[in-house]
Amino acid sequence: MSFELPKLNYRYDALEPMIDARTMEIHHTKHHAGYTNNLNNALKDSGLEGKSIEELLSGVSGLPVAVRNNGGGFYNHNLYWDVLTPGGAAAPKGKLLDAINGSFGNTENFKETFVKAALTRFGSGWAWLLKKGDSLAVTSTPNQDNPLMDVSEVRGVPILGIDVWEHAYYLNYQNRRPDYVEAFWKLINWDEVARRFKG
Ligand code: MN3
Repeated sequence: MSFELPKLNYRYDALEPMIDARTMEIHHTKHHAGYTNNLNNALKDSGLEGKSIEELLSGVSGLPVAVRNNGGGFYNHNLYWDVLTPGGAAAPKGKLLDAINGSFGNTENFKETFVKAALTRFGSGWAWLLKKGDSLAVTSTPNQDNPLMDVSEVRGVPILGIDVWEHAYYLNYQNRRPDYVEAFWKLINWDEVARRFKG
């Protein structure tokens, strides 16, 4: 049994002009496919086959670095494609909105916190909204780490994540990470984030 590259629920050009089709295609068929293949190779004959990705990541400090990097890359991109959608719901609502208000005061403060985490992550990595019990937190992680990992400073279940590796935006935005983050915000699938929040 091995991990499989998921199909996207939308076409590569569906997120234009915010995220261009060429970036999407390379990101999915080269980067995400690479993490998936390399994860499977790292797990071959390791005795770890059959474990879920969540199980692997939660004990990743004791595993080969290839599992940390590629297992993280596999999981993070699965989440990334799912929390994006062409024409997503305009804003969080319901219990998710209550939790955002409870943890950050209001949606504006939450956005500011999330955007800051994305912009201040030095080099390659991710910014996250994560669930810690009934409350929410924002953090960022380097490389392909994420808050499920036992090596992460802030731990919890990620429910929204933005890839701030340059491969996620460089063709269209070059060094303008803030413009990419603002574009990403317009594409968030809040229904999917709410689904993950309910767990
Ligand atoms: Mn990526």
